Amino acid sequence: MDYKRVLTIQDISCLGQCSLTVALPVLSACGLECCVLPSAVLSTHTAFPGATFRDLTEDMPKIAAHWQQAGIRFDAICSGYLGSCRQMEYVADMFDTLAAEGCIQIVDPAMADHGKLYRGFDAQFVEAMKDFCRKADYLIPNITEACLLTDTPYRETYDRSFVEELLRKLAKLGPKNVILTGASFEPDVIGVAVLEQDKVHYYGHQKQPESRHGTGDLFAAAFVGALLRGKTAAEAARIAGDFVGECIRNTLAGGDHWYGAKFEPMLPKLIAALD
Ligand code: PXL
Repeated sequence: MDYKRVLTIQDISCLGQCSLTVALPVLSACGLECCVLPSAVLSTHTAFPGATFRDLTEDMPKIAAHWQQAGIRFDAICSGYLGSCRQMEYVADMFDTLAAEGCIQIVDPAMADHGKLYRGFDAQFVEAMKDFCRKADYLIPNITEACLLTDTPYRETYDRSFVEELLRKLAKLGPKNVILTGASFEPDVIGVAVLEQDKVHYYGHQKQPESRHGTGDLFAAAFVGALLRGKTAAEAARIAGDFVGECIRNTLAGGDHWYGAKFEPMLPKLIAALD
């Protein structure tokens, strides 16, 4: 098996099972060298009232410059939750300066869910994200983010043609492939719609009665892990979708755990799915 080096750029919420605290274990479990560039340190994710926020914007170009000087290059670079438009500009530069030959660039435009922007984001950030998405080989929005990025009014209920229309509109922003998560147009089914080389694939699985924070981050990490282990985008989306489904099922089976998904016991299943 090729040993690949991946860089993941997003915040570290010290508690909350999202962003770097899920990307690092998931990518490592997939057998990849996972390097991290934290964009900020928070005490928890922003669904907790009163989360502390230490901005690391100033450190980002310095860290990247050191790596560049040391000749470090990455086989994949993934961006997740970013705190400002300036951070997006720095990451766009890193896509150019830190890429190994054939580097895969993945953008999760983490900024919204359930029809609403996360606390701290505004329309200017959404506009900057539209431009940033152009750089992606794989763009991984959820339905809310897809609506924001394409100026489409958010809807709770919709049909398959709405999802396909969203995929086409997202492709016009410039990413090579689009992986749309949380697409649900049949009762009790939720899934992933993939636009890969102009073909649409849909993979649905059983909808769980509740959702959890950080599942978009879990999906993105598992998707990247599977992709770098040689799966196609459609296969990687299926593996990541199944993994997230298992994580939520495991969380809901185990009593009160509101702020994230208990993903750790499910890592062996993810590893098994990669063979
Ligand atoms: O899971 C996305 C995410 C990442 N990082 C922080 C967040 C959120 C979602 O709310 O608050 C800090």
